[in-house]
Amino acid sequence: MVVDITFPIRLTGTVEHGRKIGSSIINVPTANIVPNEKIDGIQLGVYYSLICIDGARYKGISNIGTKPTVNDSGRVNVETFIFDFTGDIYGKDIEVDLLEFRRPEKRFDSIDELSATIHSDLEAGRIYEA
Ligand code: RBF
Ligand code: MG
Repeated sequence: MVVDITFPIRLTGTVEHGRKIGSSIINVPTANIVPNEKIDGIQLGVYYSLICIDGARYKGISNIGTKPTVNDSGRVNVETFIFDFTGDIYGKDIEVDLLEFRRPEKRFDSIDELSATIHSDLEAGRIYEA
């Protein structure tokens, strides 16, 4: 018998101001947190997720990674696009439950390829049965 004890992985943190590239260049606003939990063991990549904000649950899609296409600091970020959420989220304490791994993070040769891939992640996330 295979028992999956890996998921969900719960990450919590306060939403920080990012560099706003998500909302400007790629037009995908994300909530960035510096997680309170240790994330060393987590595979870098894109995950289907569920987000809790002020007691309400939202579907999301999260990237745990260094954003190698746009950034070479090597620092691991936890970034989440939240479905059907509008409003100011900065400074809020949120929970991000990673439900399932979708794909590894990748360095793209262009912002266009990154953007197209993120948009297909979003489409898959929208129909994912969380
Ligand atoms: N950045 C990458 O360099 N490679 C990726 O494969 C990648 N995948 C992402 C997937 C999702 C769903 C999201 C929300 C972000 C992803 N990013 C990735 C980060 C992206 O570069 C970042 O959101 C923008 O540059 C804004 O900081
Ligand atoms: Mg962001």
